[in-house]
Amino acid sequence: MSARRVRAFLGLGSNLGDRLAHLEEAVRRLARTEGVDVARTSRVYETTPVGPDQPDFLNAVAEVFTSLPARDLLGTCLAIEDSMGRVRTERWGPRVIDLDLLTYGTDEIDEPDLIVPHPRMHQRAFVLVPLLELEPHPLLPGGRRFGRPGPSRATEEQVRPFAPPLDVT
Ligand code: X6L
Ligand code: MG
Ligand code: MG
Repeated sequence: MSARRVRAFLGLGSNLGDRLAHLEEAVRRLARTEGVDVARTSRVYETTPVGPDQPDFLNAVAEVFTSLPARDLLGTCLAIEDSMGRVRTERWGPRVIDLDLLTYGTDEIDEPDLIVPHPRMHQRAFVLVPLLELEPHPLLPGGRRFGRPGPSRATEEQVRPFAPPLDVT
């Protein structure tokens, strides 16, 4: 029996408490999940908040291979967020951990609570910069693929290398 194994990219973010420890813990929990293998992560970046003013984030992207359907992979992400004590107060507010499903193979999914590729990923340097480290031509919303203009000076100021890739073992 060879289950379909799909390559997916997950966006990780934290801007409360020990941010790096939260990213590390999230990767450990993903790696322990049945049907999810974490292959590698990007470097960790410190990033200026986009949207409401709040503390700086640490962001990274993880490459996973999974036998789970996209909906279950999303459910896994939300369960890990909950289990790590994420509290949802104001929309777009600070959070101990955020796990976003960015892409799931080449699937394009458009359901009310599951849109893949992530509809705003190509507009967010805190997602694109780490993602491009792992995949130079990622699938974007609308079935297009990114073709690389290097990060601008403005991007470099908002997305700053902070730590090496996370341990995936
Ligand atoms: C106007 C209104 C312009 C809202 C932008 C942008 C809202 C991004 C939410 C927006 C708007 C978001 C992170 C973040 C957030 C993160 C960094 C979001 C959700 N999450 N900033 N802001 N990293 N650097 O992970 O992405 S809130
Ligand atoms: Mg997010
Ligand atoms: Mg999220």
